[in-house]
Amino acid sequence: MKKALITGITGQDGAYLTELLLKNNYEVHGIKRRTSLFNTDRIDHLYQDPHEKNVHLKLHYGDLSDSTNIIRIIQEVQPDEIYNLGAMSHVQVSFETPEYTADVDGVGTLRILEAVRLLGLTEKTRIYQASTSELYGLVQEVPQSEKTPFYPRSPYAVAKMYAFWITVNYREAYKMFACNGILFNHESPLRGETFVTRKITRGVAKIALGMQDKLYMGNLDAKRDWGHAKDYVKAMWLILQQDKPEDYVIATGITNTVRDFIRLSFAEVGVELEFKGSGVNEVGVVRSSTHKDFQLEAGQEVVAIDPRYFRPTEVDLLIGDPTKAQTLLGWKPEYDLASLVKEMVAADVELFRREKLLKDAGYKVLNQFE
Ligand code: NDP
Ligand code: GDR
Repeated sequence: MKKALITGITGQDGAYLTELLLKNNYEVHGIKRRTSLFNTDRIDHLYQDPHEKNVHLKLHYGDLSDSTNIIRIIQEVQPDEIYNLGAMSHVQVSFETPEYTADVDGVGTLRILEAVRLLGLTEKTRIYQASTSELYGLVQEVPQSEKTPFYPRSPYAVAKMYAFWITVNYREAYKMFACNGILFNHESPLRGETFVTRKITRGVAKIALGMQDKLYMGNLDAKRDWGHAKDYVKAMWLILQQDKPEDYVIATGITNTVRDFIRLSFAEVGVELEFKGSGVNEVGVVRSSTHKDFQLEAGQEVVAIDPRYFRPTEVDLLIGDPTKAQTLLGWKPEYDLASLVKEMVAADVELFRREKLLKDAGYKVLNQFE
């Protein structure tokens, strides 16, 4: 039985990857941070009581900023594969916490590579590094491939650029099987609530259910190549199953604006949206509302701009060229944007329908201070 170690196991990708590896008969070890509230919601359905026999999922406390625990855990687990998914992954937040982001997203990767080297595991342990399309930053060429030069545009992307090259360097210097997956944006119902797609699908669900009036957004013109996280974790696994360690772009090859994503999401609840005005004065207005369960008024303003969501430097256009992954890995996504949006909106409508039902029935969120 192969052993895998996942940093960032409590995040969106960590959850889907854990599911996939357990299905593929791996023993999965995950590093989770100590937090004052539980942070394992996304993997609770996979959790096994450590007192049971044949436990295939084991969690270890740790942090990418602490090399002592990384060395200890890798020594204890002796993994065949490490997936380094742990990161401060929010681009806008990285402008607020640049030093921490550099430490965790940049030097954290070095800590993993160096631990494997120090422990004499360079021939045994294969390493996947979660690299990102944010490395391309300022547009140099489209579509972006493994050969496109990098021009990072945020402290997050600069930290990930260090992680990218230190992974390449350890591969070349020590013959390690260490690879970068340059993944374009991928989303799902498990996506963190403050990333743009999930913020939109949550907002649309709440507006449709009458629990919120308006969605306040940043730059609607930004273009992203959006895929489904479920498809993308398959690519991570495939990258480590090859004969040679290499870097791969993982993308759909199709790009859309944030405005398009909003329009598609409202369409899922029967609302046709019309955008009026421009710049900070742009608004999204209901043109028609036809769903039997969700009645919005024509003319209702449901989207507005709040400049606080603008970034000091923006990445305007991402569109990936996945030819190498298609050819060498045989990777092909199963989801398109329409099916992704459908799944995300349906999941958030279900989530908030339950919350509303409880509220309407008189249940309140328990507050021990009352
Ligand atoms: P999430 O933000 O959902 O998950 C990040 C994970 O990293 C969480 O488990 C988080 O723990 C953990 N983490 C954060 N800080 C630390 C730390 N100091 N030490 C250890 N673990 C830490 O991200 P995704 O799942 O979306 O992304 C996975 C990886 O892929 C990230 O590295 C991201 O930068 C990268 N990436 C993501 C893309 C995307 O579109 N989703 C595209 C390209 C790259 P906790 O739950 O406690 O917060
Ligand atoms: P990104 O994702 O920065 O591409 O990084 P995010 O969803 O945060 O933003 C995408 C684009 O939408 C614009 N935008 C807004 N973004 C947020 N979060 N909130 C808003 O209200 C809003 N309005 C407009 C942004 O300006 C941006 O252009 C994600 C992360 O998962 C990274 O970890 C990963 O590396 C990259 O994707 C690939």
